[in-house]
Amino acid sequence: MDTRKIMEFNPAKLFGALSVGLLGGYAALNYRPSKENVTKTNHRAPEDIKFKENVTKSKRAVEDKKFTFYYFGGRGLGELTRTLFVIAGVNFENERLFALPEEGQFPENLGRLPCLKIVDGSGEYIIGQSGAINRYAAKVLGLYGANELEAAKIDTLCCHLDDISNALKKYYDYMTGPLQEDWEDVWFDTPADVTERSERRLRWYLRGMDSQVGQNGFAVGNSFTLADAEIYRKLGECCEDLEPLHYTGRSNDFMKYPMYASSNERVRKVLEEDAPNILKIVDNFGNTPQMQTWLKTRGRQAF
Ligand SMILES: N[C@@H](CCC(=O)N[C@@H](CS)C(=O)NCC(=O)O)C(=O)O
Repeated sequence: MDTRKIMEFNPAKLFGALSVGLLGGYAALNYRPSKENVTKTNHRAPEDIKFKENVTKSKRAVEDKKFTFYYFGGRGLGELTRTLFVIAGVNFENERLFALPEEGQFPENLGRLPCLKIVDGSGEYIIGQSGAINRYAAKVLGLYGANELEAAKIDTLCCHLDDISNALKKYYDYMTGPLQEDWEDVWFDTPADVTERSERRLRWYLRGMDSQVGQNGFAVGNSFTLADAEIYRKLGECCEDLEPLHYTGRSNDFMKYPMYASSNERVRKVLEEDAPNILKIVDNFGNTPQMQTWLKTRGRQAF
C-alpha cells in the first residue's frame, strides 16, 4: 500500500523557508505529521550475493543487529546510507517519511533526518548526522578499507567529492536553480588543465582524482568501500521515477541526473574524457546485481 502524500506547494511558506536556507526548506511543505505519512519497506539482501572477503567478516559483526534507517521519501542525504546496506548485502528497514518528524522525535539529529536505529542484544541506539551514519555503516558493513591507511584514502576521496559539491554551488543553487544561464557549459566543459585557481571546475577535480583511484573498478583496494558508493551517488546515480514536482514547487527534472545536468551524457562525457578510472568505478558499482535490484525496487522518489 502506498501511503505517500504529494507535497503541496505553498508560495508564502516557501518564501519564508528560503530565507533561512536549506535547513528551513522543509518548512515550505504543506503537510501534517501523521503515521499515514510514513512508508516502511524491509530491504532484504538477495540470497545469492557473494560476500567479498572483508564483507564476510563484517557480516558476522552485523548478524545480531537490526537496522532501521529513517529519512524522507527522496534520496538527498539518505541514499548513500541505503546503498551501503544494499552493496554489502545486509538487510535493513527503510522507513521513508513524507512529513516532518513530530515534535521531540529524532533529537539525535536535532529533530531532522536522517537517523539510523540499531537494535542488538545490548540495547537500542540511534545515530544522527548523515556523515556519522555513513562512517558507522561503512565500518560495521566492512566498507571502510582493509586498514587505517586505506580508511584515510577513502576519507580523502570523500573529501574531494565534498569539494566538488561545494564548487558546484557557485553555479547551481539546489533551492532555486542555475545561477547563470550558461552554467552547464561552464561547469562541465571548462578544461581540466586551467592555470588559475578561480577556473577550477568539474574536470580539474576529476582529472586529479582519477590518478588517485584504482584502475580496477574500485576506488581503494580490491572491493567496494564508502568511496565507491559516494562516487556512484554523486557521479553516476540517475532517477527517472520522480514525483513531477520538487518540494520547492519547480519541476523535478533537475533531480534526474548527477549534478543537476540536463542529461546523463553530460557527466559521462566528462568521465570518459578526463576520468576513465572513475567511470569504471561508476559502472562497476551501478551494474552489481544488488544495485540493479535496488534501483528497480526502491520506488518513486520525492527528490
Ligand atoms: N547535517 C545534517 C543535516 C540534516 C538536515 O538538514 N536534514 C534535512 C533533510 S535533508 C531535514 O531534516 N530538514 C528538516 C528540518 O530542518 O527541520 C545531516 O547531514 O544529517
